[in-house]
Amino acid sequence: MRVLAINDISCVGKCSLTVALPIIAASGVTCDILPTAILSTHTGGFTGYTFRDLSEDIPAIIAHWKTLGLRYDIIISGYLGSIDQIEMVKTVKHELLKKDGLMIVDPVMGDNGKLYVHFDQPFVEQMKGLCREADVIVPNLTEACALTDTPYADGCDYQSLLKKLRTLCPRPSVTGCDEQKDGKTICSVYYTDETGAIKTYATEKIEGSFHGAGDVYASALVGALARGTDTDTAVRLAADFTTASIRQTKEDGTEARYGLNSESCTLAFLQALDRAAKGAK
Ligand code: PXL
Repeated sequence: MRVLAINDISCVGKCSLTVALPIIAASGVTCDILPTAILSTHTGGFTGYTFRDLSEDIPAIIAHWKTLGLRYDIIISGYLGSIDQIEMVKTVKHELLKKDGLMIVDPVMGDNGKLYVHFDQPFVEQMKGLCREADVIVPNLTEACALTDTPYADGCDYQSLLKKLRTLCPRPSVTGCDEQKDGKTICSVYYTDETGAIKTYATEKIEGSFHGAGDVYASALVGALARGTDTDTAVRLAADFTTASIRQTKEDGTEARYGLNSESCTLAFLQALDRAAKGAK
């Protein structure tokens, strides 16, 4: 099983590739990386960061990989620095994803009702096009609203949100919905191919906003799907791991902009994944 993670390297702040590579690789599959940019920190909550766009290198990297005959079972894309890079991801998909491979898009664009710096409406429009090429998309609520032209304030009518997202991609999974169910907070709302129904998964609500939570969730979801679990199991494992990581970060009292302290929660995630993956065989 060979996975390709396309994302930036934010050297400090625990998001993008510094989260995706360790989590996906620890899940027990090969994880190659295609860096889109190198930043001294991510852009959420820091000022004065460096940002080197790597777009120029990407065509030559792909050309080299083609000479090696590389093909991927799963490609996951995350933070993309420009509209050009959206087009490049489409090319990577067409040239390097196996015929029956899985394209997963994390349409990283914003959080808490706002687009991140460097993103605007033309980028959102192009991102809709990339989502149309995906089998699975994992937007947070802000990104789901942007992709469906839904005002953020109305966002948590997740039934209609998911229906709209499904016009872009067959298996959307939205994180960060805030609705209550059985005393817990719904953190994931998703469609699964297995039943075609809208499903929800709820965990304990932890107050606060934690940078990098979407990256931990997406990476764990990819790890679980790569190990052959079904969508329900992958969502449950990814959501539980993310929630445990958020709880740990809150307990540690580290600044939210430095990302989730998921390291000490990884073993429990991997053990649960191993049990689930063995059951899936
Ligand atoms: O976690 C999402 C993300 C990834 N990469 C960069 C970011 C952000 C969010 O702010 O700035 C560079």
